[in-house]
Amino acid sequence: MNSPLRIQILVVALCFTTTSQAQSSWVQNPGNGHWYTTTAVSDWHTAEAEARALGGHLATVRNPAENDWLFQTFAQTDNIWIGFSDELVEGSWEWVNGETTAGTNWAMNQPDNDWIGQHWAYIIRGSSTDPVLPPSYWDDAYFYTTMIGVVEVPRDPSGPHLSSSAPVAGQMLTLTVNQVSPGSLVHFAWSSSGGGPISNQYGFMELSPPIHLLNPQVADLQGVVVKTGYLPSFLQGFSLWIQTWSTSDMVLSNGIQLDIQ
Ligand SMILES: [Ca+2]
Repeated sequence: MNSPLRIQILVVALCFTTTSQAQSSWVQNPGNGHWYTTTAVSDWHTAEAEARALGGHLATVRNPAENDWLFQTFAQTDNIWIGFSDELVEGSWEWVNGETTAGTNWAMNQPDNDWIGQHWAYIIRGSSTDPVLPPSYWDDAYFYTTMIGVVEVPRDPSGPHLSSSAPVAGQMLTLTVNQVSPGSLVHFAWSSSGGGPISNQYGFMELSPPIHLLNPQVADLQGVVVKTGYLPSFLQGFSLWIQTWSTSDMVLSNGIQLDIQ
């Protein structure tokens, strides 16, 4: 007598599992090594906020090969937001991650800023049959337009991730590293200048020499390290760059820039 109920519960559980896996599945572009996933169907700003929460931005398209890969991978049946906007200055299109690129892939007569209100770019889906909006080209859309967005992060999203509390001189600073091996020794490096680039056996270092080390700290059983320290008041107005790694994982975290208030 309990069987139908059990089956129902099992089906619900399976559906839930499938959904959550779909939302957290990442794909690596073999062309540039970056990792990508999609957001929920949403407006551009909500999609970009979701991308930032995942440690990245809506995708940047640097060349025709990247456009083709994004189109083939994510846009066969859905239009997809990319991180391109002219909302700050009409007609001045910028990538939301700050990169500058040479080329664009607008459809003919786009961007048209239709009704004086289209400031956000998307890649047109493969199933489009609209002759003025052909597949794989770009169009600009409204702030209220909704579709999935493509998130791009430069590192393996399952790797160590460093974040920080707001850096204020004369106050405590909290650094948090997630996704390291439980019990591993996590090292912290800092520099007064960033941008690297230095490659070592752990990956791409985003700090520039001279590089200083803080005392390492052991990760807890959840693979998290929380390190606190005091920011002296004389550091107000200065910037620090910080990056971490653990001796077990042998891979660098993201680097962060702290502009001390
Ligand atoms: Ca348009």
